[in-house]
Amino acid sequence: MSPPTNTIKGPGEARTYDGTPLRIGIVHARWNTQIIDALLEGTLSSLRAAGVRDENIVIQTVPGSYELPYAVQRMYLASQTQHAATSGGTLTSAATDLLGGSVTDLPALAGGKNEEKKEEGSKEPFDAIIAIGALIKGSTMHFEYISDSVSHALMKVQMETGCAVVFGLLTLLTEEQGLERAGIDGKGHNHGEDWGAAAVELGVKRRGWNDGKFIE
Ligand code: DLZ
Repeated sequence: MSPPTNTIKGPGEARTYDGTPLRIGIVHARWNTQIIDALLEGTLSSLRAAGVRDENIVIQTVPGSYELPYAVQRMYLASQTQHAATSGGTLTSAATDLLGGSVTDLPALAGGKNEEKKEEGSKEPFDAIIAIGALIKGSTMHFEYISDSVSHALMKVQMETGCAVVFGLLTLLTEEQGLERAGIDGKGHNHGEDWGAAAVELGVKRRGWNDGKFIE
């Protein structure tokens, strides 16, 4: 469902950017699965709508939202390691597949028969990483501490790594708010769609900024 257009609140007129060349990471918490699954679906559908290829989307999960900042930081470093390993010039693509952990063609590597090869994804550092979690307020101070520390840490990790980090953390006072923000049961709007679009926009702009260009 699209965001409401009859209020002054919201992201404004939708903008479209070409996500075809981008490599995007997603890390999501497993707490509050119903909400998370819907948000992930919304995120993926907007990434695909912008042209991001499935093989260039890497999805990782962590137990809860508290683990998101650490995972974002480590995922970005892992993508840099993959890039360094594949751009060094001395490694064959078969060997780099091993380093990248995405081997789909082991028989061929071992000199066996050619088997159908899965489309190989990019090994560039991520253009953006989307961190998705849903914190629901309970009866202790847990919610406040995690919301605060995770928000600050996600900002910190993007400023320190230079990788765009999309804030997909819902800080919910009630379960009902979560259903609305994940677009479940026809309620509200799936915020995952906005997060996918934000990742593509930031990824495209980041590439421009890296080349000294200002893309609007
Ligand atoms: C422990 C906990 C609680 C009570 N609530 C949530 C929640 O609503 N959403 C969420 O993503 N995670 C929750 N967690 C788990 C913590 O984020 C974390 O995974 C654990 O404290 C282990 O570090």
